[in-house]
Amino acid sequence: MRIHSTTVLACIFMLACTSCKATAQTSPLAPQKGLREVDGRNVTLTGGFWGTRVDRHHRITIPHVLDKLEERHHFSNFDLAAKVVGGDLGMLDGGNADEAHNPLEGDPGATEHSDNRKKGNAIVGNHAYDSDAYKGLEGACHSLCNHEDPALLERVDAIIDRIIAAQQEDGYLNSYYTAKEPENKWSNLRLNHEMYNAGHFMELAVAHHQLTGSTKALDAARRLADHIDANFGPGKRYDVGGHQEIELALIKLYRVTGEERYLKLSRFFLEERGHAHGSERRAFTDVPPRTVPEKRPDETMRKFRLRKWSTRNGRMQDHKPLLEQKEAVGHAVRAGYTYSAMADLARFNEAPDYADAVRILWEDVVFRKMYLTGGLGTAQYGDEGFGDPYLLPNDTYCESCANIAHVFWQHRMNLMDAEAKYADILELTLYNGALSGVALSGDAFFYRNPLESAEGEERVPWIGLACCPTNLARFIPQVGGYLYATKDNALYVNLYAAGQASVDLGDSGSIKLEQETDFPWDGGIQIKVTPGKASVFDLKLRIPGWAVGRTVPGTLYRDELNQPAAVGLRLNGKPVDTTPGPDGYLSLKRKWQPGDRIELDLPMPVRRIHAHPKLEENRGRVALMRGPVVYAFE
Ligand code: FUB
Ligand code: ZN
Repeated sequence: MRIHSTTVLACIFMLACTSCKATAQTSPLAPQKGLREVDGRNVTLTGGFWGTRVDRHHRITIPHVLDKLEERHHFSNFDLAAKVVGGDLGMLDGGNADEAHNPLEGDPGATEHSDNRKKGNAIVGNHAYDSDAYKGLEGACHSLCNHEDPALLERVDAIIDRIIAAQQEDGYLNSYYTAKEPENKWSNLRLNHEMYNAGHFMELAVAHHQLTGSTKALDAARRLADHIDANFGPGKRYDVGGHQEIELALIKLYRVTGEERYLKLSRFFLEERGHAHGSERRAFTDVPPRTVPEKRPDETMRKFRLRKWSTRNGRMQDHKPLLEQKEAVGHAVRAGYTYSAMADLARFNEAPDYADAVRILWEDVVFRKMYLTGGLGTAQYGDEGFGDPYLLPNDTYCESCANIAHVFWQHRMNLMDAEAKYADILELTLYNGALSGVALSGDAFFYRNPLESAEGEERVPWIGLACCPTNLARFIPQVGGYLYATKDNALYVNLYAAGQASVDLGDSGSIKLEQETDFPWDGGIQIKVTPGKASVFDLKLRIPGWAVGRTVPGTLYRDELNQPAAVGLRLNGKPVDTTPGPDGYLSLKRKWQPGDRIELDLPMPVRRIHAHPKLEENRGRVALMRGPVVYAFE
């Protein structure tokens, strides 16, 4: 028997964070449909698995990432661009950007134009370099929401000032183009990541504003969004970025500013996918399909080699309009961000048709293309993307960013449809495919997260193509935001983790929740419920699929025992029926009194999981799981 190798999650408990929530600002606009998120700023993870993690993340990962970004010139690039903006310097000369930013062919940041870099007078890296700076800083902002740390806040603010200094008069912000190729701005949307960078800046700005209340970054993000809005859209330029991200970022920007143009622009970028690009709206005209590499047998899967990318193929989910896409294809990070934005737009009633479209794509991924770890992307087609259905070799790609994007997406599906099955996959991906990207020490990272590796796979302190370390930096401190959600007078508990939360529940006012648990090492969870005053509401507890013999929806993976020990529940010491509703939640609708106590007991035997017979590689094998964790040897 062989065991799928994913992540070893050690169990170290210590006290976590103090909170600086007093500074948290502005609630984002609520969606029109589905659930409303309970922002991570209202949740404190203390002790237990996550308290320990987020604390270590703050102490080690965030400073480590910022140091590396500084050392690798992600921030000083802005200083160079600022000089150009300020008129102090002409165009800067320095190495070449990687034309196609080819991640599978090495480490662009590590080798290029070292002479100029040493002199500090040339832009370093490529056209996606700014995004890493933004993501690292965004991580710092999220982390600061739960950690009092004036020195870090000062550092973040100073770097943001350097970034804003590089913004051009018309709102344009991209250090690479400003300092190095000003004549080529917006010239190659397919490959050059300007939209992607812009989206990440918007996300940073929203996080910074929510942390501090300051509008300096937010105002800069608005200027940038306005600049893009002035150039792209109906009656303007019909085009889309090759790396989606801005679509979901614009929705965040809309939610904190109330500016509807940003929501419309997000929709425009989604709707223009699969259309011919130019100065008027035209239908997609088919181009000859590119030659795709032959299917790779699994023994060669680890020798990734990119073919020349076509500029119009499924890699960028731009091969046909999104509403016509029935299969998940192409780059898995781009797909995850796109599907996230689709679910968001459906929730905001901006594009209700996306709800069905994204459900179809969800089934394709979860029923046919997902690893047991929640990992996505085999890179079978050399595009860091999805492979063929049921072709899931264990020595695979599963980029950390793709797995993180997967969590973002499942979260939004859960919010859109209020069904626990999405939170099941969110939890699975969170504990396995996503968390495996960062070492327990907090200062080493995976780009790929294979389930099996003959040579051994080591996390490294930095990756020149820094998308994954910086994505992990911003992802981990957001975990508190996945625990709870609300709808009218119902409070949903999606994840179990030690800590406290304060949830605003309409007429019932503010409800305090306190979870005590050693989850995921132990299935015992105590929740103390303290409404401001006794009030009637529905507390909906997610009964995880893995606790009732159905680790994932669909048939891609099957629990050997589909009737495990019963879930137990006591309310103020008295047993309660635990049968969940069709939405996967156990509903406790009653008049809640301050101090009411729930004791949930999720059985945690070791489970043997079998793959669908079509997953050839896993025939005759089982994976071992306990709770949501897929076990591994490292
Ligand atoms: O291009 C930006 C990021 O770099 C992508 O999301 C990753 O897959 C890597 O290619
Ligand atoms: Zn990445």
